[in-house]
Amino acid sequence: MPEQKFSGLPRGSFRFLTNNARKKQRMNMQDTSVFDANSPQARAIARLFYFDLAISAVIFLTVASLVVYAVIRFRERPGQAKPFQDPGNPRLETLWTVVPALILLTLLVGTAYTMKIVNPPVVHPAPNVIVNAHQWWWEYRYPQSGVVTANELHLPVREKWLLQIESADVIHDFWVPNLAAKVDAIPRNQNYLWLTPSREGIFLGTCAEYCGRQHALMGIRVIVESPEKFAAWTRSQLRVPGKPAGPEAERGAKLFQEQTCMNCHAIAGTQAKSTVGPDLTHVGSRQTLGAGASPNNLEQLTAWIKDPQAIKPGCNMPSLKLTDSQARDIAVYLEALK
Ligand code: HEC
Ligand SMILES: [Cu+2]
Repeated sequence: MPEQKFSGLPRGSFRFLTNNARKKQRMNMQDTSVFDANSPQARAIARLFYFDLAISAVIFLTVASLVVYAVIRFRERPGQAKPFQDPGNPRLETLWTVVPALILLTLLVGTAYTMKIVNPPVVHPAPNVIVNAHQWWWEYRYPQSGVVTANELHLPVREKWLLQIESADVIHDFWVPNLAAKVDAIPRNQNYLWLTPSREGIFLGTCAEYCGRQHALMGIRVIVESPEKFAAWTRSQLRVPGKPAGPEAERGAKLFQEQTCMNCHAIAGTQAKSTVGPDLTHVGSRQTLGAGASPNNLEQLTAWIKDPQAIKPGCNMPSLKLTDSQARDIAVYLEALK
């Protein structure tokens, strides 16, 4: 990842758009303006938006000035006769039918052209990532390499990737405005999204279809890296974690197997194989917990394990009533899973 910028205002943005800059700083987020398009797909969408905006502006100015002109020029004056009642003017009527039709046609062509750039039809889908939305977190599977992770999507820069978007429960929506179009995640259905990030960095998105109580805390964090860094990340994610080091981690590993954690989570190389919750094999390598609900460090991880409901009320991980030291031991174990 490139040097991250945590202070000051991003290029070309306004303060009111970044008034939560301090929160972003805490959450280890990059300040990227929503106007900053960072892929050919996002740029095509932005171009279409400005094109449509320009056409709308011309129409608005024309109509508004004609209205103002008519109001002033033809206002009622004392002693004036009734104005001439025009029974109809075929030439004018043709004109104001044909011109709007041409304008609509232009908008249609622009939209169709953009759709073709943004999401060309997928004929033989061989997705690079399968995005599976859950209430309220994201699972990412990389079928070619076998990596499984959650909430933080790593992508190599300048490569055109195909994402397959689906859902495990209700309708969600995958949206990272800096990178691509919005795509619905629908149960028992596959949607596709092309994505070619044009620079390295962290890009944030969120679920964009109301999906229940923690919809607002269903963040997407896309980490775009150089091909070398991405390859290194892939290798590290495929590594099966070794034996826990130190007494705390050992106790934590044992607790993890004894408590109900196993019913919902997987950790490669252990008995834990469930996919109800996020895969925790490399949870220590993630920047945040609970799809952006909190930063990932030992304190926050301990707090999460002790009482996830306090951090993300209503989420599908119950509070398991562990003691402080049990939660801490598990956290030490998990935090070491890089
Ligand atoms: C009933 C199923 C269930 C059980 C039991 C459970 N979890 Fe979870 N866990 C989840 C779900 C679901 C999430 C995702 C919550 C969210 O972000 O909305 C989660 C999230 C997490 C996360 C955050 C992962 C991330 O990448 O954000 C950690 C860490 C975690 N669980 C650890 C544990 C530990 C340790 C235990 C045992 C003490 C445990 N879980 C027991 C379902 C469960
Ligand atoms: Cu949602």
